[in-house]
Amino acid sequence: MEQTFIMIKPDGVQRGLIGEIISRFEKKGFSLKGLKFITVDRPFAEKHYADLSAKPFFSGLVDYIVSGPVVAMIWEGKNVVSTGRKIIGATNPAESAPGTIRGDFAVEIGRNIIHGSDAVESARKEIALWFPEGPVHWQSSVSHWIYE
Ligand code: RTP
Repeated sequence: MEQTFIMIKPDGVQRGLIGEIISRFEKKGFSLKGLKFITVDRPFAEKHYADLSAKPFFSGLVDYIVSGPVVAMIWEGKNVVSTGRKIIGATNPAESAPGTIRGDFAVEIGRNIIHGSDAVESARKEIALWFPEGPVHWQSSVSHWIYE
């Protein structure tokens, strides 16, 4: 089953949105397979965002990610990478639809509350970086009510 990496960024934590965000993924029917509440250092944040290292906003982005604890999660389910991105909403909250996490709770691109992997391959890399120990193995007892 497909997995994605979701991170509640420091602003999402500070603003008390952890429960709201986890609730949206749970209510959709996805399964939580990894969860940690941690503060990362600059080298780690730079590794996570390595693909963006040439962007002018890179250093500000790293400052933001290391500024406080984040909630790192693995979520599992059918099409969870693309559906997770839809639940999160467009990168720039000015363009995120109402009903999405960024559309409902964020105003600015540099404080957009949450990260979600953009493809199955980047999800695999990000999960390996954040969860070298691997996911927690368990099967939801309601999965036969979610999948036919
Ligand atoms: P994320 O990786 O956080 O889920 O975001 P994304 O794929 O939707 O967007 P991406 O282009 O990968 O950018 C990563 C994060 O960098 C910040 N950003 N700031 N100031 C700016 O112009 C700017 N552009 C991007 C955002 O926090 C974005 O989520």
